[in-house]
Amino acid sequence: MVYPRILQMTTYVALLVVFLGHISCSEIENRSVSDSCSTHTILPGPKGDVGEKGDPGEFGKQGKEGPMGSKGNKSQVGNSGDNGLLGKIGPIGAKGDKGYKGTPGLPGGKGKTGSFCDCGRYRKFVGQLDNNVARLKSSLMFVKNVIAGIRETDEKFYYIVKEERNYRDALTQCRIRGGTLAMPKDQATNSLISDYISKTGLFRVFIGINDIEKEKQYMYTDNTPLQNFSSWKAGEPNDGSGYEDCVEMQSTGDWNDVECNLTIYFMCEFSKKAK
Ligand SMILES: [Ca+2]
Ligand SMILES: [Ca+2]
Repeated sequence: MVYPRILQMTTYVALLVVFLGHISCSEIENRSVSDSCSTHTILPGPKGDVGEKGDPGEFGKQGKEGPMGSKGNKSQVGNSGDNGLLGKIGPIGAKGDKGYKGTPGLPGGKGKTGSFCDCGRYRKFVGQLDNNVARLKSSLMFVKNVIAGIRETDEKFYYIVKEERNYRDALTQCRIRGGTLAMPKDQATNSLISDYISKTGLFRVFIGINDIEKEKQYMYTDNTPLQNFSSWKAGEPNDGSGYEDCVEMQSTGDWNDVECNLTIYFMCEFSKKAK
């Protein structure tokens, strides 16, 4: 049965309280009679009334600096700024690719009626020009050959100087002009020179051959000996006076040894090659 058991436990509790109260009073016999020990009841009294509200406390100390807050949210887009200054002109860019071929243009208007091309006249005119040029060339050749007195081969010019000089002076005069006394080294050149002499109306001129250094050993003025060609007149060279060490060419093309002190006209030659 539950009920008798609860009653039994209550009885035990009451007896324990009385016993505890008796021990307590025996320990505090020296207290006044008005103390709680005037009764054996030690149960707490009723709860008091609510006290008055306390005065406000003083301001607390300043707290420590808190940790850095987290990054805030992105704000709204700001207003547009003012226009910037005009920038510098940039460098010239690379040449662009060639564009596509344009569309054909509109056909041009019809031309006026042409006249008949008298091409024959132009051809005739051009032909006359050619003839005139040829005549001019011929005239120049005439001037050179007749008036200026110059003959030429592929390699050299020849020029008769109509001044009477001995051999050494004649050679000097040719060299002053950039040449030397004429040196016929083949029949063609010899013929050209002799023809030049005869056409000029002369009989003889000095040419660049002598045996001054060694008798009977004839040399050209360029210090080369006579080789495979000579055009000695019959009986020459005879060294007739014993001092005939220089050579003249006669209008016939024949050579003759004469004295070097003889003063006659002379013929120079000039190379066409630049020195
Ligand atoms: Ca001689
Ligand atoms: Ca002679």
